This record gives sequence, C-alpha cells and structure tokens, in this order.
Amino acid sequence: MARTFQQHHQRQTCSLDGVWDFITDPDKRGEAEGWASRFPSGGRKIVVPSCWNNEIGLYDYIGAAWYRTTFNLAETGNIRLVFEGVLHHADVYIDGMHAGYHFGGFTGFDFVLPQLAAGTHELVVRVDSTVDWQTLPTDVADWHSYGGIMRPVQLQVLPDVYIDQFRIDYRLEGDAADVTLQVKLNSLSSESSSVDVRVAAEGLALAAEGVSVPAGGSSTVALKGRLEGVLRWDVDSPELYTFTAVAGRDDYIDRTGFRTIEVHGRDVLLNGRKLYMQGVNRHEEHPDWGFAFPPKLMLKDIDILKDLGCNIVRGSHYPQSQFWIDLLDEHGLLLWSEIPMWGCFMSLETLASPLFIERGVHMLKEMITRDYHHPSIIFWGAHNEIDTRSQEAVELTKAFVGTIRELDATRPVTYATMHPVEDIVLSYFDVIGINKYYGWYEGNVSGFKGMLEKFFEQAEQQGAGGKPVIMSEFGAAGIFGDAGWEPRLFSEDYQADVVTQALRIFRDDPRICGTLIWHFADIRVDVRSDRGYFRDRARSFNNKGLLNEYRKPKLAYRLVREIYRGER
Ligand code: ADA
Repeated sequence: MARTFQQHHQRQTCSLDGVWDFITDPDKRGEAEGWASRFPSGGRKIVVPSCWNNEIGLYDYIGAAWYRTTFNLAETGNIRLVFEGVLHHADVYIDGMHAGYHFGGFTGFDFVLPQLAAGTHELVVRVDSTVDWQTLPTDVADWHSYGGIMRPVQLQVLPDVYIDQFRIDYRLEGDAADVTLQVKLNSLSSESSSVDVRVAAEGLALAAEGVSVPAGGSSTVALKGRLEGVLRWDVDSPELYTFTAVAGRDDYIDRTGFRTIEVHGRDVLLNGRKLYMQGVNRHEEHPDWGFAFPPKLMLKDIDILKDLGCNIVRGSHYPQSQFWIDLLDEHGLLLWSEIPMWGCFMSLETLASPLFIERGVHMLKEMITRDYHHPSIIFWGAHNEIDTRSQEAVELTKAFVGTIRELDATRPVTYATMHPVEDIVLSYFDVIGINKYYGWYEGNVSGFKGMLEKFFEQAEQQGAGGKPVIMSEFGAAGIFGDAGWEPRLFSEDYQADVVTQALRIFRDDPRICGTLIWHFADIRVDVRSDRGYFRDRARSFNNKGLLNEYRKPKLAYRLVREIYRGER
C-alpha cells in the first residue's frame, strides 16, 4: 500500500497501478450486458490511480465506468486485493465472478481470494461515482464530484495463516509505555494451525508460541510489555516507533508515536502542555489530479504548511490518503480527521435516513481502524455543518460519537458547527469547532465578537461553556492576482483583510484554543448551470485558498505567515 515505509518484508506484494482499460457506461448497461466477463472493446485507457474527471471529455461525468486489467500468478495462491480508495461505489470482479462491493470513496477495502489458480487473471472494477441524498458525501458538496480508482491498488500473496489486523495500544507513565499489541490471525486453511507470533520494536521484543488458529477461522493474540526511555512524539520532535509483527510466514509492519492528548477545561494538552493550534483546512485536491493527489506534491504541501507556521491541518472533508498522514507523522503536524459529511444544505430527511447513518458509522469505523496508529491525528471529526439545531442531528450525533468512542477512547471527538448560537449537540463533544464567515457571507468581521459572546452564553446554559473551542472555518474569497489599491470583494486585498482581522479577534480571545483558516488552497467546485448552488464560485473554484490551486501564495498567505510565525 502507498505508505512512506514498507509494510511487509515477508508478504509478497505487487502494485497493480498503471495503465488500465476504461470505458464509461452512462446508460448503466454494463451489468445487464455482462461487461464483467466480456469487457467491451472500444474503451480508452486510463492511469490508475487517477480521477477520470481530469481527462478530456469527462470533466463533468458523474456515473458508472468500467476498469480492466490483468495480473499473472506464477503459482496457485491466496490473493488479497487491496483498494485504497474508489469514488464512490465499487464492484470488483475476478475472471467475471463478483468478488464484492464497497461504498465510500475515501477509505480502503480488500477482498481475499483463496487458492486462485496459477496463470493470467482478469480484474474488472465497475466504479459508480453517483451520489444522492443518502450517500456520504451527498449530491451537494462544495467540491468537484470526482470519480474513479483514485488511490493505489495492490495485490498481496497470503500464506494460509495471515495477519489480518494489528493494533498497538499504550499507556504512558513518564517516559515508560505499557504497550498492548493485538495481532488478529486469519486462517484460509482447511485444517487448524499453530503459529508463533513475535512483535518487535526498538527496545521491545514480545512473543507467543504455538497460537492455534481454527480451520477457516481467526484468533487474536494480545502481547503486553513495557518500553522504557520512550521518546515522545510532539510537534517539534516527531519521534516514531516501528513495530514489526511476524506470525508464521507472514508479517505486518506499522508505526506509531507515543504521546498524550487531553482536554483540560478550555485547553487541549499535548504531552501535558497547552497547545495553541494554528492551521488551515486542506482538501487533498489539485486541478490536474483531482483527489488522486501525487506524493511529490504532498511533500511540497508539507513544506508550505511548515513555512506558513502551522502546527495543525484539518483534513477537510474526508479521510485523506495514508501517505499524507505518514508525512504528517514524520513532520510533526497535527491532523483533524473526518468523514465526508458535508451538511450545509442537507435535509433533515437525510440526517434521519437509516441508510445514511449506517454508511456514516461504517465509514467512521473504516477511518479509525485504518488510521488509529497515527500520532499526528489529534481529533476525530464526526460531521461538518449539519443542522445541529434539530433532533435529527442529536440522534445522528449519538450514533456517530458513540461509534468513535467505542473504537478509540484516546482521542477527543470534535465537529464543526455552522449554528453555534442555536446548536443543541454541544454536550456530546470534547472540542467544539465553529465555522462562521463574517466578512464574507454575513456582516463584517467584527460580527465574530457578538457571535462568540452569544455562543458562550448559550453553551454555558447547556453545560458546555467550559469546553475547548477552535475556530474551524472562516475566510473570504480572493482571486489570485486580483490586487489593487482598495479591498474590493474577491480581491486578494479583501481576503487578506478579513483573514487577518479575524485572526486578531480570535488570538485575543483566551476562550479560543486555535484557528483553522478556510482554506489552504483553491479547489474546483461543481457549479452547474442546472442548479442554484455555489453560483458565487468564480472560475468554478472555491477561491478562499491562501494559495491558488497551483500552490502560488496570495497576499493573505504572506500576512498569515507573519502572524502564525509570531512576526506580527
Ligand atoms: C463551509 C464548508 C466548506 C466551504 C465553506 C465555504 O463552511 O464547510 O467546505 O464550503 O463553507 O467556502 O463557503
């Protein structure tokens, strides 16, 4: 899988990225016509991973498309196919047989195919980027509706007993860590097996001999140990530990960092120290790659975030690629990670839909299971801008927050509200994020002050007045290159004025523990002639980036940089 380090030394892995056959299926005929086993000729080629909306003629295409490639097996073996991200519905076929379906574009999934015969196999994937009122995201979201196999695809060869999951938990006491390592083993064998399990990290070696795994079943072994002299992960010293689990003929390598995160009154403490969070919201998007953001540019984005003086970034509005989160771990940048629940125009019917809630819960599980070990992740975000004045939001919040806490008791849970003074879900969260756009959608920047007073008053009444509050979105549009003598709407000057004045208000208010500017860089938006949303998105871009879409800095970037770096 695409990580900054190797996850397997023993397990054979092979990338299936490259040039695949591709055909769109606007009439959705492919299933009826058996394209899974007779892929039609006349298609074009496409590179995997990518988003098809970056290809000529497909800019606006939302719907079904079919992908095809082949792979060879030198000998019969157990195969695991790993997909890191397919937008949004994926049906996978091997040699014409349906291997499975997955919904959710921003989290990965896999299929295990036991005893696949030696020889050439055909892999066909039907991808459908259709979104509706019950999908996450729904059909209205403030970004371009990309489709495609947008993250890497990998083939793995598994032994009969393999490591399905590996979870690292710890409790810190000074510079010692009590570590619990859980290794879940699956068997593809028709007989029960016995394997030795070993886990090693720098300064730690644990083992369990002869772990029995029932035929076709699974076993989980928990190993406990103590690591002394732990170097903590922190924003200015991102110390990482690599854990290697070996079970019989299989292995699984992952990394973590040791650190504590606590909420103490209005403050968030990292390793016991109060943390003032300063950062931006960032979409993993680029006009030439869509959401298939290339690793080289990720590294550049890290450099830019560092240059800007950020210590946190919000992964707006979906689980970002693992490669990106690895880079954040390595560079000491914190991450607010969330699922694609963009609720600004969402109906109450959507919020109450059992299918929608079930999909959200499933995505939260996939996100947390995938990313649990990353020390950079400081908060799990449950939702963004849903109607938190409604009972429907309360019920959904209970389901989402309950799921998060069940899977991870170590990280604070947050969300972003656009109704801060009428919100009725404050009490369910550890940290409150406020999205407000004074100076852009409403009034002028000074409106933030009155809003905050009202917010704290009403939060107090709900018993949530003393919680940490982070300004999770604020900003204004500024078209790159449009500068003048006066701050006109849409000019770089206007944007810079709004952002810097807002920052001054928030930084002077001791009740605010951080700021996340909307946003890092301009992104493409679906502005369609047949609907009324986002008509103010000039160029069909959300232009509130401190950088333009090609990462060129606007005036606001330069001024925020001075503020975040304490030079102003
Ligand atoms: C919201 C939303 C963002 C973006 C922003 C804007 O707060 O969460 O995704 O749409 O507004 O630019 O209006």
